Formats: sequence, structure tokens, C-alpha cells
Amino acid sequence: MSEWSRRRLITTGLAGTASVSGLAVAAHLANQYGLVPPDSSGIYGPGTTLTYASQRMLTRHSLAREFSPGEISKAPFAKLRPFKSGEFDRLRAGGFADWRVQVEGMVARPSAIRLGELKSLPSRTQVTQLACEEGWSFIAEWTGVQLSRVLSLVEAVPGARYVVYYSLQPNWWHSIDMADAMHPQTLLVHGMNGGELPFGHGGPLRLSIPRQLGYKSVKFVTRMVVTDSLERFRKGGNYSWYAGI
Ligand SMILES: Nc1nc2c(c(=O)[nH]1)N[C@H]1C(S)=C(S)[C@@H](COP(=O)(O)O)O[C@H]1N2
Ligand SMILES: [Mo]
Repeated sequence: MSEWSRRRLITTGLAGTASVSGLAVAAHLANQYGLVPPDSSGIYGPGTTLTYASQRMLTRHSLAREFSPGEISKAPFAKLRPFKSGEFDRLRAGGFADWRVQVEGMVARPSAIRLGELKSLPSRTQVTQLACEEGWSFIAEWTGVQLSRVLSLVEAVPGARYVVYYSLQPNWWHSIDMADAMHPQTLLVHGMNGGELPFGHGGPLRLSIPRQLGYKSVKFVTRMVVTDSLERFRKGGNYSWYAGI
């Protein structure tokens, strides 16, 4: 059964039952306020919806913890399975001068923004923790451009709800909703601990989304698509879509 028809079946069933009409109202409100994660089967789906909804209510405008420079981890762990890419080697040989991030979809100005251009934009530096779903974490100083700035440069149009982003590394991609995309701590990172972003940590360009688990912070970012639906995007990424911490 398609998700849509299942949802319709459920809501039609609900409409006739007075005792559960409160739930139908809750479902309506949750949909309206963007509190249903796109990979769930609606508000009646598993606990992930409740987690997402309650965290969204609490954290929509809240900041991830920032640390002092003294708390930066001495030996940050770079989690990377080596990958072979002629394209990456070619870009690296050129000092990444030709590295671009293609931004397309629901934007008035689709653009291929050069790394150098990104580096010339006003940047933000923040000392935050990267927490992997496997249980380890480290604290680092990240420098980059706020994704909100990039989205305003390309003029994301009203009605846009998600940003899907892709790595040059095969099979690495994910997506976030606009609340996280516009969040002041969501960065396109090009510097780490005072230097260039090292290869192991996704250099020359990665996302940092400190309010979600590490796997949302995709490395080697080359493409972003602004969209109002994740239907075409296999529900938005590998692993569970919402990874709020
Ligand atoms: N392209 C790419 N992005 C990625 C990964 C990866 O293997 N490849 N690993 C993810 C996971 S699971 C985590 S926890 C963090 C790890 O970041 P780090 O290597 O800087 O520690 O990157 C995320 N982004
Ligand atoms: Mo991870």
C-alpha cells in the first residue's frame, strides 16, 4: 500500500470515530507545523515522529552547546573509508581551485559556487562537538559559511522545505529541513582548528550540523538541491532522517 493511501485509509477511518478525533486534530496540526519527519509513516508511525515533534517544539530556535578553545580535542577522529575518485584527485592536484558546490532546485539563481568564493564570504567560527551515532565524539573549532547565507545568495524561494546535499564520495548524501538549514550554526565548513579542513574530515568542504548526529554532517560536499518534498529523494538520506541531539 502506498504511504498516501495508507494515510488516507487511516484518516478516513479516524473521521468516523469520535473517540480518536483528538488524534486526527493532532495529526493535522503536526502536518501543518512540519512536525512529521519525512521518512515516517505519518504521525501514527513509530516513535521517531514523537521524538522529532517534541524536539522540534523545544529546539527550533535553540543553539548547540559551544565550547571554549581549551576544550578542543587533542586527537579528533577522522572517520573515513578510503575511496577512489579520479575527479577528487584531479581537483586536489589543482589545489581545489576548481571545487564547486552546485546549488539548484527551488532557487531563483541556480549557481555553481567556487570554493574560493565561499571562502571570501563572511564566515563563522564555532567550537562544537561532532557526535557519531556509534557513540564516540570530539570537539573541534569549525570555520565556514552559514548555509543560510548561501541559501539567500541563490534566493531559495518561499515554499522550499528541505535541502538535500551530496558528497563527491559515492553514496554519501543527506537532507535537512529549513529549520536546520537556516539555523545559525549550520555551516558549510572549509576550516578546522585554525587551518584548512583536512581531507580526513571532509576537506575541502563539508557540512557541520552540530544539533544532529555526525552522519548528517556530510563531507566533500559538491551539490545541494532545495526542494519542497523528499519523495523523489528516497526519503531524504541514508540512516534515520532525524538525528537531533
Ligand atoms: N562523505 C562522507 N561524509 C560523512 C561520512 C563519510 O564516511 N563520508 N561519515 C559520516 C559520519 S557517520 C560521521 S560520524 C561524521 C564523522 O566526521 P569526521 O570524519 O570528521 O570525524 O562524518 C559523516 N559524514
Ligand atoms: Mo557517525
